[in-house]
Amino acid sequence: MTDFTPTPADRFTFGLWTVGNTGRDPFGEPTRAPLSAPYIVQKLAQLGAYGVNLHDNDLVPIDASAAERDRIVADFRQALSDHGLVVPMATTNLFSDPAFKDGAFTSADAHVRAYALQKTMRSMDLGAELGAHTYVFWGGREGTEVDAGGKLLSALGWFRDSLNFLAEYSESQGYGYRFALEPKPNEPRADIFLPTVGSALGFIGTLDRPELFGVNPEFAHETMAGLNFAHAVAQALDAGKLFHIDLNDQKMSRFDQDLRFGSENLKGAFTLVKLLEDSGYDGPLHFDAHALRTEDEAGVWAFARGCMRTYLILKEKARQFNADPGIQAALAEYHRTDDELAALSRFTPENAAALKDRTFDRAALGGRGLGLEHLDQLTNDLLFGIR
Ligand code: GLT
Ligand code: MN
Ligand code: MN
Repeated sequence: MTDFTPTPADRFTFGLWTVGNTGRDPFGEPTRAPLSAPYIVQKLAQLGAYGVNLHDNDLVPIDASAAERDRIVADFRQALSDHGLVVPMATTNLFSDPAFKDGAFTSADAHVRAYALQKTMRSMDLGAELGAHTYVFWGGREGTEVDAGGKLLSALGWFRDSLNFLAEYSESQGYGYRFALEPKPNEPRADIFLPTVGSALGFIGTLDRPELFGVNPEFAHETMAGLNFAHAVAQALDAGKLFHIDLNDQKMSRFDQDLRFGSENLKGAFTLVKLLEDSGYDGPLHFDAHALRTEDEAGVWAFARGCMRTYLILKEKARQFNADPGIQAALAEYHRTDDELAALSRFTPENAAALKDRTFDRAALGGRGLGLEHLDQLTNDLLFGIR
């Protein structure tokens, strides 16, 4: 029995922007003081995290001189090596600066698009210097309010050209990045391009180097769209495209809440953890969430501990689920198999003919109870801790 205390072997990561969130929202000023990057590294290491991820400007202010940049990066690298944390993922802030108010790679202004490429290349240099192998593209401002602007088709073309350029840049520098597109349906734009995991997967197939691109699905983002996150993750896994994952929680169809993992939809969180663990996903488990605005610094670390603890408890629940004889019996009942029909369902002209001639008892198929009420209650009992 474990006490659910994480270790680096659990591969938990946080963004500098997550535990560093100061509680600012569109209606209110910060409620917490900023924390320095080296201090965040120290605290996360003490809590048992594996790594820390960042946007370029989480670490280096956008207007820093070259000398300031080098000093800040050196201090950060020192903290990483002092505390044994790694940087598995890096990304670019292409949403805060007013230059990106109408998008970065999909701005209708060629100057903005070119600046976005420049900023991203520099940020990729920084990520590579810190050892990152995954590079995330969250297109926060890549969208519209006014579709009369007429850029729907061109925007996708500009986006594609930019991603193709940046993949070539990575390869030419020998960075070996794998790129992960992070979909979101809206906020901060009224509509964001590539709004769901399915959209991103479809788009990847149109890129020059699709093998370098996958997705970074976020629990909150699919849930905002009214979708089932585990279904989206399953599709990404099925496509071999789950390059990274953003774990958090969210009440359906509301603004992006980035709640502590498992705090709102426990069963959805369980389904997700079981899916990730059963699938053998071995990438980082990144919490893209932040403490509530009501919290002080102690609340921030309680939040971070809670994210990891909930994941580990649900991982143990998934193990119990797979080992529980009653649950396994219910599953066996539900998954009716038939070797003869399985063989017949592999296409040959003979099998097709035989299948067409076969008689099925349609009424019996429709009348068969599947036992899902029973299975679901067993699952609840397991999660309640009484099995
Ligand atoms: C921003 C956003 C997240 C993205 C981050 C990566 S930044 O906080 O809300 O979902 O993952 O750019
Ligand atoms: Mn979010
Ligand atoms: Mn995210």
